[in-house]
Amino acid sequence: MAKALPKKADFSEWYSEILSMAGIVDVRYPIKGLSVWHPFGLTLRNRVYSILRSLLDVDHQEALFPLLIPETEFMKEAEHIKGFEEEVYWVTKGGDTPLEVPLALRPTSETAIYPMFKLWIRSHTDLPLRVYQIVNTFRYETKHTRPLVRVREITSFKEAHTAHATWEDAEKQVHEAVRIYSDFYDRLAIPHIFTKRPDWDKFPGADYSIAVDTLMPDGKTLQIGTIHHLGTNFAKTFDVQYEDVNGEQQYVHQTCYGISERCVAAVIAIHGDDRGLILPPEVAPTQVVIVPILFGKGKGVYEAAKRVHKTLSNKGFRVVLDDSDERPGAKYYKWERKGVPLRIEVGPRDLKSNSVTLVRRDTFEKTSIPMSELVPTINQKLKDIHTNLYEKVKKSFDERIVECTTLNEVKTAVKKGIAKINWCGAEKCGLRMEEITGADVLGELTQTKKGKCPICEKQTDKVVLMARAY
Ligand code: A5A
Ligand code: MG
Ligand code: ZN
Repeated sequence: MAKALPKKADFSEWYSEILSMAGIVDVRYPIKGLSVWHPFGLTLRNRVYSILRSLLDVDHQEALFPLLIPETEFMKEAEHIKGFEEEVYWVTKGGDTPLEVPLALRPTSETAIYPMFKLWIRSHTDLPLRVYQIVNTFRYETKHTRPLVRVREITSFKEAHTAHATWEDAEKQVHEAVRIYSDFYDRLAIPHIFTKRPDWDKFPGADYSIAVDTLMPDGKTLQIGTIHHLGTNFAKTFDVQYEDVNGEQQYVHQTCYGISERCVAAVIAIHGDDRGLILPPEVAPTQVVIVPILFGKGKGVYEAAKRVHKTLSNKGFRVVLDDSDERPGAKYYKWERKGVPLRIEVGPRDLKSNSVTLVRRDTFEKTSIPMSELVPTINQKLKDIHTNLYEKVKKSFDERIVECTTLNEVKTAVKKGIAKINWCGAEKCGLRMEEITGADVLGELTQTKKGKCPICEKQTDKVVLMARAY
């Protein structure tokens, strides 16, 4: 008997079991914080990232920079070093020979990319410049590691880096990045919320940072991306200048924004149920599984199942015909666990009525579909599944964002989700709020509301989100 999946209500156990039971990653690799993508998991990951790519490819160019960064470059930007030095892995030897300049395994690539931007950018006609890469990065995380969520090798780090003529142009790019990330998470049916990070928690070297967070089933938030306005901080450090229309040298204004495999973790964690994964159809490695129900002389059934398979794969659906020797029940169980959005059962009765039985993974709704309507019905059901998944999780997300006026209310709200509360904007009040509630300040909303800071009681219209963050 196969091992049972823990209930989704025991989220932490459920999450680590489903990763192995559905074949996402194998965590047994013998280095802490590193794991192996299984082929199924990697296919899911690639589908997710192809959405991200398609959104970026509109006006970004994909590039690929080296993994190693010379210490001399890495150490140039003071804030950046302070933020990352504890997390950097160093390569110090080539064979037995000590390297003259130690090399950092990139924790992120500003210091690899911007010295090249200096060479690439000459004039205002080179701007805006928008590149991105999808690479692995390394961070020696000291907090508890968790597969896909906090890893020491980020295998799927999408980082975009842009350069602009003015601070305002860079800010427009920040807004554009917000739009791109919002579209991306919509496509994954992941509810999300953007906030401006408090100053003490912005990206090292940024003027300001915007974070996008989602809410996990256990009530903790997961930061699933960040967008940084870098101003001219790095441009000054790396001397990235352009000649403006008047022939004068000016520093470029930069942004960068990143997303990691946490986006895959969110898809797994937020949509799954007690039976396993539920994958949004656009990213499901298999969208439809066909299970022939064979009693005795089932030859006709098998032939019909093959015809269904052919029809659907010709139409471009990702479809599997499970003709293995397992019992139908065992097959259902297996494919449900892998999150396949639709199951088609073909049995003797379906054969007689020239129809098939369609079962939805999200609702388990079962319908009989005439063969003649198969393709349009599958198309429609896949769309319906996306919509239904999103509506369901969005409702639960919205319900768990609670307006608070006192820190006691915050303490209660963050047990299940996110608290919204006024805050004067002062760092010491923010830090005190964190201390009292044991929750984190995620950041400030653009939306305002009149009220009082719970610490200093000053009138303010700033509103922050607080939560227990992963
Ligand atoms: N260069 C910028 C984009 C940057 O590095 N920003 S960042 O440090 O905030 O990282 C971008 C995103 O990567 C974060 O929002 C988070 O979602 C993800 N991330 C950071 N550290 C991670 C880790 N150890 N494991 C998994 N994801 C991580
Ligand atoms: Mg960190
Ligand atoms: Zn205050």
